[in-house]
Amino acid sequence: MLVACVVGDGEAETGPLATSWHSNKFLNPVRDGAVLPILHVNGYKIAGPTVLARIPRGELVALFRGYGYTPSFVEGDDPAKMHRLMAATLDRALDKIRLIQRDARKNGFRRRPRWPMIILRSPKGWTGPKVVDGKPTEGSWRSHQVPMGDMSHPGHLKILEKWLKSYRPRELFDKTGKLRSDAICFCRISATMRSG
Ligand SMILES: Cc1ncc(C[n+]2csc(CCOP(=O)(O)OP(=O)(O)O)c2C)c(N)n1
Repeated sequence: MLVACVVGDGEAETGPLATSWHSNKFLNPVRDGAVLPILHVNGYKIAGPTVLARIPRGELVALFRGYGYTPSFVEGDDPAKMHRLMAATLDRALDKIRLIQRDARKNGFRRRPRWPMIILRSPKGWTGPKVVDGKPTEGSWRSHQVPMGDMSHPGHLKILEKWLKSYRPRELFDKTGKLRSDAICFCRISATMRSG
């Protein structure tokens, strides 16, 4: 089994998660599956800045190399470019995992491998409303959980409608509201959704 696990940068600061980067020390590439951690650095935990988004890039790379990974970056805010970049980076990471496992299964497990990981940098609330009530929302802590309240405000309802329609639900669901069989959905489970 291969698990691609997306970890928020806020979540990554919590004690249990911060220590769990070391779980790679317990993986046996001969008989175990693998985990591909994807650290999602969007800069904010609720209303506060995250440490991992504020340290220099060299320090971030050194930190994860120190944990035993080889980090690759996927960074940007253009969805089409980011999709291609993520696909190519995932392909490389999966090839590397397969190589590690094949080598260990053929030649034996002699030395702990350096597993790949991905550092994804994208704006907080990416593809959500860019501005609400004249205040920046996408790319800001304001996009956490509920980017705008007070739905009696007609302007807010319009923003919500435009935002949800931007995901083109007609291409994903049929007339009865069922997911179309040719639609593949990837769901990013955020800390908020997990707790909610
Ligand atoms: C155990 C626990 N402590 C605190 C919270 C409150 N909480 C909800 S979201 C959040 C911040 C999460 O930040 P991040 O992982 O960066 O999520 P993202 O910005 O991607 O939504 C916190 C602290 C929680 N849900 N669970």
